[in-house]
Amino acid sequence: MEEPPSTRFDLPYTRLLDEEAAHEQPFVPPPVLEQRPRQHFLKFFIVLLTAFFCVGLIFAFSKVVEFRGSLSLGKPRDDNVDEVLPRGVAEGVSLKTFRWPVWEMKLPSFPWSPKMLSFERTSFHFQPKKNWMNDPNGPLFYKGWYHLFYQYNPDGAVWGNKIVWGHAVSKDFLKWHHLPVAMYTDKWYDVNGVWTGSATTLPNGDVIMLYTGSTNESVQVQNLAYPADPSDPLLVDWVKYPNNPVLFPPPGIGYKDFRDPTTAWLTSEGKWRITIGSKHNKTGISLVYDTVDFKNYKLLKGVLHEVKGTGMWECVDFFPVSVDGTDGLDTSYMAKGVKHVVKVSLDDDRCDYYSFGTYEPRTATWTPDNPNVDAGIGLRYDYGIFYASKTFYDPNKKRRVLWGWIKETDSENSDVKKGWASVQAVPRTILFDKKTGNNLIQWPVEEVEELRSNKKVFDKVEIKAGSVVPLEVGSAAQLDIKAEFEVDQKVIESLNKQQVVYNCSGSRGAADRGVLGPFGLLILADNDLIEHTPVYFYISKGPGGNLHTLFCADHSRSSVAGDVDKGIYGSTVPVLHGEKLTVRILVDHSIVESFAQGGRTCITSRVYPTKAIGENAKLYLFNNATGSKISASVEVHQMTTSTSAANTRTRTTHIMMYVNSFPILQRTPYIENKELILESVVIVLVTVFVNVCRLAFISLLLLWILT
Ligand code: DQQ
Repeated sequence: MEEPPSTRFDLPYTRLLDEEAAHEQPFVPPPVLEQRPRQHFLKFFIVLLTAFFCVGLIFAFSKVVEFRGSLSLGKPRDDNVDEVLPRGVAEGVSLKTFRWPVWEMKLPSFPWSPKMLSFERTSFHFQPKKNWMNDPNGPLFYKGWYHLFYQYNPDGAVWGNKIVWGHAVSKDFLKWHHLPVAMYTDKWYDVNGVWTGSATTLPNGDVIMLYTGSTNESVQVQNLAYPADPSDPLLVDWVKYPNNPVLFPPPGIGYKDFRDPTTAWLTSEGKWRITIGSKHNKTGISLVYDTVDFKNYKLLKGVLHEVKGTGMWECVDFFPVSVDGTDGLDTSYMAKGVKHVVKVSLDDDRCDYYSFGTYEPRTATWTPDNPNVDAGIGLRYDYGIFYASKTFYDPNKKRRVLWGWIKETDSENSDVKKGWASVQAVPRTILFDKKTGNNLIQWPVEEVEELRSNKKVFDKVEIKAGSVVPLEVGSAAQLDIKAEFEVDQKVIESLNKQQVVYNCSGSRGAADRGVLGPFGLLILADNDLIEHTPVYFYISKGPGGNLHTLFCADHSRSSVAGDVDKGIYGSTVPVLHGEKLTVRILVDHSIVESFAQGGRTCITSRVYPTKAIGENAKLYLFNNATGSKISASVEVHQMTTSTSAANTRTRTTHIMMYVNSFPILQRTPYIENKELILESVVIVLVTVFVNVCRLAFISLLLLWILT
């Protein structure tokens, strides 16, 4: 019989030794083989999700550490000097926190609710998304973009020793794009702070930046930086000159008294000239240097200017203004019909002063037109909260634009709670006042008017002596107001001479009644007028029979909270014969910027209402004079929110504010540790909760798919 053909060698594989035997066994399907891929898949996902969960936890802890870091900036430092010196002064710059007797008296802080704190954030003023900001730095116009750099603490809502340059750009001063930090504290010569500086645009269009660095030994030096890629209109990346610093404090100058270089201007010899603020004992001075390449400098003999008793000059600004033209001038512009302005920010009182004078290029000196109103003792840009300002020439619209820092005047504790501090004032166009010949006029840049909507006009409203008149405008939290007041000429003429002329800050504010004042507007007022910020005029006659018109802003009733500034601010405002009294007021939540007589006298108010917020913020006319009725014509526009401002109301800020509103945190005046612990716990719990939910959801989804 023929053997069946062997399959042994026909098979495409090597038969297992026991295959035949196996074939003889009844077939038992491998029990788990079919489900193995699913199991692996599940295991893999569980591992993945656990990893995801762990990363979430690490992230939460890192947030806690970061938050702790920001709080610790508010603690007294370890060494004795820092314990006695307030923030900023210890590092060699002016006081950076608002100080009010209540802090010293350790009064309990007001129970700020998230709603109140949230209201404070502005809608058309420049603010970073979060954290601390101070001086505007190096503003310039480059390839179609307005650039604003600013002093910024990336780690928290208080000034710190790691101040960097924040950076944002805009095409119209309204919509801002926040860019990465331009310069960090990454070199020995600026490791304690990349401080204030200015931009210079060279004739070929190149930009150079000079700034003050606080070195590893807290010496103030000047450094050079330039754009890494000049073809980038956004100027995102900056290079620090490898041989920095380019300037050390010269002999005789304190190593902490040498800061804030200006924009350079050209001399007739083709050199560049800059000035840097300093002091000799109590005399504020401005040193002058010449350079051809911004790397090597020659200190010139003498000073640009000095004024006794004014102390350290910060953020000096020096620029020409046309006495007969309507355009702003480039910083290097020199011709007949030009006056030069010296602006100084006084470290001692933290106010910005300016003065007109004549610049003598040969000697590099400047002489004031009127020594009685010299720099630091005469005129101020703003009689409210406005400091460390800086101008730049905008070739785009042929104007000189002024930026100024509006600091907080509440407690540091509140700033930490809301997660941010400080705002920049609306940029202002500045021009010489041809009518008075004595002052600048400052006016919000025209772009701001694009935000106007819903105009309401109130024509010739009569306000009787001692009365208030509501203006129905809906919510009065975001407004552009223009008002004109007419006063009975006969009453003005019949005013008696007074030995002591009314003075805003020395008065009882809007409650101080005279024959012809105060009268004006009540801003951010609630329905019961418990909270309101009067912005007003007050006319009186001095001993010589001359009329004095005062323009004031009274913060004393701006908030029921005790832990905020309640000052009364203002000064005289020039009113020429035949002129009506006029005021423009920009209201933007906690900022009220007021411009009297076309911008001759300005007052920026920083106010913190608790009742007059949102829909409860109202607008009134008032006349608290005893001697006359007043007629007022008012035009009120609602202001829409600029896009960038809307974007900055972040979810994180809101969460942090809710966290901070726990009653336990409100009971003690300074609750740093409790706050820290509670917030740490809440952050971790929230993160754990979110991750557990995610895990559960994904697991359920997977189970559903696989079964
Ligand atoms: N702010 C900077 C200094 C400047 C001071 C430090 C003015 O360069 O003198 O943040 O506020």
